[in-house]
Amino acid sequence: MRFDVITLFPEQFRILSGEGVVARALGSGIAELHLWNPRDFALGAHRRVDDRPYGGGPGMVMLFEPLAAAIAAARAASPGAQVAYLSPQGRTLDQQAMIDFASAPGWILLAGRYEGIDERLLASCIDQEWSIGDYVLSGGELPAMVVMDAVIRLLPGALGHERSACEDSHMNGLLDCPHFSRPEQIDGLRVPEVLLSGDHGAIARWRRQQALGRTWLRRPDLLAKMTLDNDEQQLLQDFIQARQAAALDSGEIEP
Ligand code: 4HQ
Repeated sequence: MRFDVITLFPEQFRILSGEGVVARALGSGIAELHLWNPRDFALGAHRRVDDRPYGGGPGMVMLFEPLAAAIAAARAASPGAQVAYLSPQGRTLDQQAMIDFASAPGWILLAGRYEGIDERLLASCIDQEWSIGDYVLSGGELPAMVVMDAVIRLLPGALGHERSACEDSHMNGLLDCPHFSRPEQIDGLRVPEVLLSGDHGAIARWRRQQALGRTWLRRPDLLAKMTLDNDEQQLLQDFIQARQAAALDSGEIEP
């Protein structure tokens, strides 16, 4: 998968080549990163990439021309790629969006600065607008890196162990189950007995039940979007019952 990023701060992306899953994917050719600086496409001795907003007000706006030229150059270098602008006005990203991103031939990610880009770019050069969440950052570089990280780890060969990408939180619409490693006991807190049993069927059922139960407790909005089969409904009922029994037992609620 080829990523082309348009940014005034290409140096920031060096962090991706340092260490970890993304760095290895870039190093092995599973993913490619090409950086384009709009300043290199700015005309005139001053190489202006921003100017004051019409109508007045604080901050600067990224100029149409240098960005349009940078996008055109990236499009020519990456046939079939989609152009995505990262901004709080975009649709909020989720795991399904990242899965969809992973099946495109390439992405041109526009990382904006200042108050954002000239609105006319959205009409003429940009295919999609995406947000990483409802908060305001100082630039689109981190959002572009968030997209790259989430997409690259889905690419075949990126994780080394192919099962784990599909077992992650959100891959099945649910939160992840709890994880434990050695030692068996820490400050009186024991690893759940079933995980020590060696019974792989029971372990898989327990994990499924924990994922369902935690999603029910913490993210009922996710559960509402799913249809549970009979088995899963039973697992969740048992989780809820066990929780109520434990609350009664501890005197937390009245009988
Ligand atoms: N910004 N999700 C403003 C974001 C953002 C977000 C990027 C700040 C674009 C112009 N991007 N610039 N949240 O806050 O994607």
